[in-house]
Amino acid sequence: MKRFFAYLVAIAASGLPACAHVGSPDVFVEGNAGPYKLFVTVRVPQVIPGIAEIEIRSESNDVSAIRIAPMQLTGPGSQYPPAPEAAERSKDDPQFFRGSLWLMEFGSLQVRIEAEGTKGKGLLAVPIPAIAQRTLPMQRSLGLLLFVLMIVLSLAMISIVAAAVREGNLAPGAPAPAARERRVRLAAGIGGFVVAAVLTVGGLWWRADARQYASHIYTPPEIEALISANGQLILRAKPIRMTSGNPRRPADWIDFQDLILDHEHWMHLFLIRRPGMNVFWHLHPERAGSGSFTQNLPAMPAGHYQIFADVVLSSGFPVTLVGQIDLPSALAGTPLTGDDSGTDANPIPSETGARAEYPLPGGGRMIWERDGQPLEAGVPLMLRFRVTDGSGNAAQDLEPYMGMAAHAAIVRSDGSVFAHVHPTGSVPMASFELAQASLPASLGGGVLGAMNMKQMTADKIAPEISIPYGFPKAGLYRIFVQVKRSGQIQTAFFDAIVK
Ligand SMILES: [Cu+2]
Repeated sequence: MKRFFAYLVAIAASGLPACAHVGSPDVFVEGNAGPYKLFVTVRVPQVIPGIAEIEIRSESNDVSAIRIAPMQLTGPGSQYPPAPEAAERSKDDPQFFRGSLWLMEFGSLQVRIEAEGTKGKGLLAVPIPAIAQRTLPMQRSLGLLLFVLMIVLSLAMISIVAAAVREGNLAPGAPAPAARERRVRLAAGIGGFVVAAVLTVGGLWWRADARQYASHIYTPPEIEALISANGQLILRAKPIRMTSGNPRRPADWIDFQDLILDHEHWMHLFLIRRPGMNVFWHLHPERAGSGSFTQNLPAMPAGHYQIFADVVLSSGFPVTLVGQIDLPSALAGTPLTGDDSGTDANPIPSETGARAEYPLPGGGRMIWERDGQPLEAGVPLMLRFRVTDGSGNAAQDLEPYMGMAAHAAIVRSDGSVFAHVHPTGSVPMASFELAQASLPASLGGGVLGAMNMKQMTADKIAPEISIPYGFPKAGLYRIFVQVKRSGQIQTAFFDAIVK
C-alpha cells in the first residue's frame, strides 16, 4: 500500500514542464468557407484526449451559424465527418463564434467548419497537428482524497472478510467462540494479502500507462548537420515513432522519406545565426535518400547557426526538425539560386509602438503597421506589413514568392519558439491544400478548394500583407518577413516584445 502511495506521488510529481516545443502549437488560419471569409484560431489541448478551443471571427456580418467537427485530415477517417456541433455566437460581437471539441487521437487531424448565412453554406477545413505537449499532474487534494478512500476501502474489505469468518454462521445474539480467533486472523491475513496484491498490480498498471503516455509527448525531432569538404550542407533525419493513441491503429515509424511537397519544396530550411539573429537564410535542400538532404550553402559568415527544417509528412502532419551547426570560419559558398534567399543584415528596428520600418535594398521600405496596442501572449492578431518603393509610395513590383504574397519566420530570442507563417496562417500550405481537397466538391472542396487559398498566381501582388498569428508566450521575438520584388527576394527584420 505504501508502494502504491509512492506511485501516486510519483505520478502526481511527473507533470513535466511544457517541453521546448518549436513553433507554437496553436493554429491560426485565415480562409474562405464558401462565400464567407473566416479568421480561425484553434487552441490545441496540451494533452490528448483533450479539448480544443476554437474561436472564429467572420469578416462579414452575414454569417448566422457556424458548426464545427473534428476528424482525420487524410485516410478513410477524412471521408466520414461526425455530426458537427454548433459554435456559440458571442452576444456582444455577432461576428465572433466560439466552440470546443474533444480531440481523441494524436496525429494529423482537421477541424471542419461549416458556415451558414444569407449567401448559403460554405465549408473550410483547418488542419490540426494533434500532439501531447505534457502530462497533466494530479491535483494534490484529489490525490490525497483518493489515498484516504483507498485506505478506508482496503481496511473495510479486510474487516468484512474477518467479520464473515467470525460471525457468518452464528445464531443471532450468540457470542463468537474463542476457538475461531485463529481462523479469523488467518482469513484477515489472506484478505490483506489479496488487497495488497490487487493494489500492487493496479500501481504497476498505472505506472506503465503513464510511461506509455509520456512516450507520446512530442519533442521536435533532431536533425544532424555537417558540412562536406566542398562546402555542401548535409542533413540527416533519424526515423521517429509516431502513434495515434488509438490501440486499433499501430504506431508508425516516420523515416522522413514519405513527404509531400510544400510550396514545391521537400524541405524549407532556416539557418539563423545565434545569438544575434542578424544572419538569416531560407533554403530548400534536395532529397538524398533515407532521410538525408543536401544543400549548397551561400557565402556565410562564421558563427553558430540554429537550424529549423520544415517538412510535411504524407499524412499532412507538419514537422519542424531542429539542429545546429558551427562555422568556424566564413564560408565562400555559392550564389543563391531559385527560391533560396536570406541576408546577412545589419539594421534591426525594435518595435516603436505604432510602427517599425525596415529599409529594403533599392531604397524601398517594409513597414510593420501596428495599432499601438502592446502585443500579448496567446492573443490572436493580424501582423500587417506594407511595402513602399524608393519614393515612399506603395510598391507596385511585388510578385508571388513560392506562390505566396509573403513568407515569415517568427523566432523567440532563446530559440524556444519557431513558426513559419504566411498570409493563410500558421499551417503549411501543403497541409492546408490537403484539408481543402478532403471537402466535398459541392461545398468548397476540389477545384473550389484550390481557389480557397490566398495563393497568388497573378503577376502583381498588393503591397499590403496580413498574416494571422498569435505569440505563444511572453518574450522577445524576431520576425523575418520575405517578399519578392522584380525577381529579387527581400528580407525584412522586426523585433517584437510580447507581454
Ligand atoms: Cu514560407
